Amino acid sequence: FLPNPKRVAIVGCPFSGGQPRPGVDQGPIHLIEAGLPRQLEELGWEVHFDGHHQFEDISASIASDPPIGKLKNPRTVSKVCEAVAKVVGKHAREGVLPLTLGGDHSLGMGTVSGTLEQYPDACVVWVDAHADINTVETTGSGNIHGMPVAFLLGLGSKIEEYAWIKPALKANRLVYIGLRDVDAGEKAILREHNIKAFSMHEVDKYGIGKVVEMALDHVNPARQLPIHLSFDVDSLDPTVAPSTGTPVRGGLTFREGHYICEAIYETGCLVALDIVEVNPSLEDAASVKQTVAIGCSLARSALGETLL
Ligand code: EXY
Ligand code: MN
Ligand code: MN
Ligand code: MN
Repeated sequence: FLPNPKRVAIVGCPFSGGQPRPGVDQGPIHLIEAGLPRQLEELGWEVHFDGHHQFEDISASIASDPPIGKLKNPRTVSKVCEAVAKVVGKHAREGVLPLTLGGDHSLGMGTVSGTLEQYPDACVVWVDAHADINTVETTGSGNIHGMPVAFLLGLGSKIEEYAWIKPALKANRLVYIGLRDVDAGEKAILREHNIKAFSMHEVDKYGIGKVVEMALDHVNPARQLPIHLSFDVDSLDPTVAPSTGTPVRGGLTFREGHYICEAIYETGCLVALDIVEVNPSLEDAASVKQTVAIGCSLARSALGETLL
């Protein structure tokens, strides 16, 4: 499925409306300024980047966007994700691999929707400390970055503003790696829908090599289906990627995170990649630099950088 010639389109999404901490909208700007486009060119990719996505006036939109039930900034998040779905879908259709740079993980409902439009049988590998599967009913925070997977699966009661999402993702085409902070309501959903998840407990028990193999055996047994990799940097341990909005200790090591990306590239099935939740306004300058550098190196690993 990898495009030949190797063409990647960077979709920079300076958006933070799915969660309360300012600064995550600056993530994509830092990743680009750190030289990601040139780094990918050096790996042999033709890189398309025509500036960060310009959403309609987000602050104006948020100012007139009262909660729907518990959901915060619901109309703004929906509009932004619908626009992202269109852009990602268009790149995929044209045979260019979309690399979305967040921004918060609510964007995942846009990116995965865009991928599924072009590749209806794609599977999703969601690498995260969190399951991001709260529904309108189960969310405690109302922060939509904790909910995109529920929208993609069509779980929970429907809201009109999100009617554009065709819940095309099947529970058996989704797998998680890295979980360690999952709400009680989310655990019930994972059980009820038999969703495969490899938490940090399984990473410790089996090692990352076996975990990625088992994860792919579950969603992509013959390694013939397209893969969308949605990588939340908070899956990494906070000592490795400190500048992120919802850090949870006990996460993936530097190598475990990169191994996941390398192994998915090796399948040849990668069709879309998200790197999200880099927040350059959190922690000190050295932490920001480290987190941004890791965002870039994860993207390089997923696009074929090898150690030898
Ligand atoms: N489960 C919590 C919530 O729903 O608010 C925390 C979610 C954090 C989500 C981050 C992006 O991965
Ligand atoms: Mn373009
Ligand atoms: Mn997430
Ligand atoms: Mn997370």
